[in-house]
Amino acid sequence: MKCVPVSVLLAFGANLPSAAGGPATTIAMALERIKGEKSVCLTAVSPAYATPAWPPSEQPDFVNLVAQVETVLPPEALLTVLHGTEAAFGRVRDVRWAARSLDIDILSYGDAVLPDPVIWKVAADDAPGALPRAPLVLPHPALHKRDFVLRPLCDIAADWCHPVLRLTAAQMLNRVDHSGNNRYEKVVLPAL
Ligand code: PH2
Ligand code: MG
Ligand code: MG
Repeated sequence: MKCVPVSVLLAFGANLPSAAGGPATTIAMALERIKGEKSVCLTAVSPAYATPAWPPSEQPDFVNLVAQVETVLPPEALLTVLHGTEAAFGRVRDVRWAARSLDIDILSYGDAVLPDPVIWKVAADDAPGALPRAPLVLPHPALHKRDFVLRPLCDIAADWCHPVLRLTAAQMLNRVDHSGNNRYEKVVLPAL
């Protein structure tokens, strides 16, 4: 059986150093590692931005970017690969929204809406305790609310259309609340 590759959008974020170096170096090295994955083909990488932590806190700024890949892996298997990359750069999973050495989120997997449109809506409304366990929710339930995701996304896929909201990335960026988030600066990733 031949598998048709699916186009996937990924969000990278880091605001703590890893053993590899600072956040920009970690993200550059994580991209190299993903390039080496047999079942994943990296097709686009946005510029990187220094962004203030959300929710506002004393945490260091993040470095954020968005990448596009094609893969024949199903979503859960892709997530396992990405968690392996996070772990390779020292990611510890404990407190929600804690500072992290590397976070790689699947933003979208083709036009998939997972686990289903009703649960997607519950997750997007972020009702505390509404979901008994943490299923893989796609598109990422907060992507349309976060300018640290939407700005780099617009750099590589401004016309990408959200399969539930039916808005393009550019339209979502226009609608998002930018208050307190106007300190975006491009960051040059180190050449490896
Ligand atoms: N990631 C979070 C929480 N807050 N803030 C910024 N600026 N960038 C992120 O990537 C980020 C965040 C949870 O993953
Ligand atoms: Mg995240
Ligand atoms: Mg994550």
